[in-house]
Amino acid sequence: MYLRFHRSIILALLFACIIIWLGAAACSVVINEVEANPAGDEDAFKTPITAWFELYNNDDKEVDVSGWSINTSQGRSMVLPPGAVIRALDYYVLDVEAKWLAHSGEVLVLLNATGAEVDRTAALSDQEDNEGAWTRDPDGRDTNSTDDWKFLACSRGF
Ligand SMILES: [Ca+2]
Ligand SMILES: [Ca+2]
Ligand SMILES: [Ca+2]
Repeated sequence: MYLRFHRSIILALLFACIIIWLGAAACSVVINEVEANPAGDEDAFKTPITAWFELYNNDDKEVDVSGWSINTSQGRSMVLPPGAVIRALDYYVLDVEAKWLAHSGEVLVLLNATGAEVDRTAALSDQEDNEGAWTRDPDGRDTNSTDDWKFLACSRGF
């Protein structure tokens, strides 16, 4: 009797561990593409140039990223707005002011709503002033290596 009870406790703990592990593994949103230097002169008068970055959800279910934040290597920070939800295997683009992202050596860090780091980019430099942007290739690739990143024709939102 006691042995059977003991065994069921162990099974319950094992089950709980698997659930926790699955929960942790589900945290799979990455910073997928960064356009720090859009075509055009950011300092020119009356040119509405915006920089942007794209998130990608590697998971097979949607992730609520409202209240998550993005920090830059220059100490800038923004909080993702209420209602920001990324569907499974989908993209989410955020526009920022021209020059909000550094053209040289920019590192973006994604934090979840509790402030824990979820992802960070390689150090990205873009002096090209064109439609090229740094992207994970293929989308969502994250081996914590600079090799995850390629400078390609921008694919905003896809
Ligand atoms: Ca560019
Ligand atoms: Ca530019
Ligand atoms: Ca893209």
